Amino acid sequence: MALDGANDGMVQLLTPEGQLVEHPDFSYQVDDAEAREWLRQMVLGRRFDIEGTALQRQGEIGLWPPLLGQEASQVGAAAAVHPKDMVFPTYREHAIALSLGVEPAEMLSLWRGTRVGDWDSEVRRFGLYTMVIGAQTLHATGYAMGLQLDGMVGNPEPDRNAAVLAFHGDGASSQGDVNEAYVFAASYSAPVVFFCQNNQWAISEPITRQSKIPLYQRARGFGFPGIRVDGNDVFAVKAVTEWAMERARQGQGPAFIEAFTYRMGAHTTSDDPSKYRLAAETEHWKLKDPIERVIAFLRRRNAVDDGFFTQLDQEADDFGAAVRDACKQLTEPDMSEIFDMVYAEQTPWLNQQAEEYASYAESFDVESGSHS
Ligand SMILES: Cc1ncc(C[n+]2csc(CCOP(=O)(O)OP(=O)(O)O)c2C)c(N)n1
Ligand SMILES: [Mg+2]
Repeated sequence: MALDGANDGMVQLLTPEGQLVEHPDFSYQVDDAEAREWLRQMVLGRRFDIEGTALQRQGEIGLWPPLLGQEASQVGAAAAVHPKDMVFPTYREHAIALSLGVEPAEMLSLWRGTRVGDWDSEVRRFGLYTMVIGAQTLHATGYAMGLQLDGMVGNPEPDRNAAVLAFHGDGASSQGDVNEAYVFAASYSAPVVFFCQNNQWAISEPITRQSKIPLYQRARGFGFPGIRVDGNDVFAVKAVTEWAMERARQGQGPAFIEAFTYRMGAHTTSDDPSKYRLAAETEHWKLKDPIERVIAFLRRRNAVDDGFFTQLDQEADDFGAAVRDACKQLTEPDMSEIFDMVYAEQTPWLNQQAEEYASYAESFDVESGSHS
């Protein structure tokens, strides 16, 4: 498939009205059961996100970065991840986390401050969240080079191969780390797919200030294909990500996906987007809602009935209640534990710090809370 930076079209397979459209390079082989499952994952992802924002407002967690509007980018991308692949997220990929089996409590503990990242990345195939913008793209590229060294790329048996899916934002594309990752990935033909969720904003900076050309066109300058996909179209995101991951697994090197989407909510719960963007813009994007178009598609095909939606609403309500319960059950950690989690093996230097901390803690009168 001859796709590169010269390809100007945005790949879309499902219109906002829920109609399938033809594309010369990509297609969605309609499978109603699969479409229903992706709809379910998007609905649960959105519900998780709404609960996260509410939990922050109630003081149960310290911060939450909403994914509202980006459900199709995330669920579509997750659907293209195979068991041996590895995903490196930023800090907003909650729907992918759920799709890959991360438990809500494991995710919420980070934002409640009771743990620093609680899921097993090797088991989930999903790295820990990275708050340092773009740093994970270097980790991802290094991991991809490791897959090459381990002989897990380009084997004739597809099951032996693996690739890496590295997420970053539009704003992160201005970061040095990210550009260095692109260079390394290209130079070593590393099996890594850079998945940029262009949600149009980097906190209050619009994409128009970050880049003078469409982001996907930059990839060509680094020496690998770039492609723009409708990030609110779960079918197109799945098809494009599948293509990019498969060519990486086969040893054809990196690719860049620009998922064109929109951050419907605030950057985080500490942000107020009404200070820097017009309501009309958000209203415009509401018409491109990723969930509504799949509902329209399934309804049009008579592939769902009212019972399906009643059941899905109930599942989302039950899930929401479970998320709230799980969060409230996360208890304060024992501070002494933090010294056990720095390295795989303890060092004399850490032991010394742990002892100093223990004697400092003992100097408090725990009953009255006063210092002796
Ligand atoms: C190295 C670094 N610089 C700055 C920040 C502060 N910061 C946090 S999020 C953000 C914007 C990121 O925007 P984008 O990459 O578009 O991702 P989005 O939040 O839109 O998903 C910035 C500048 C940071 N966390 N790390
Ligand atoms: Mg952004």
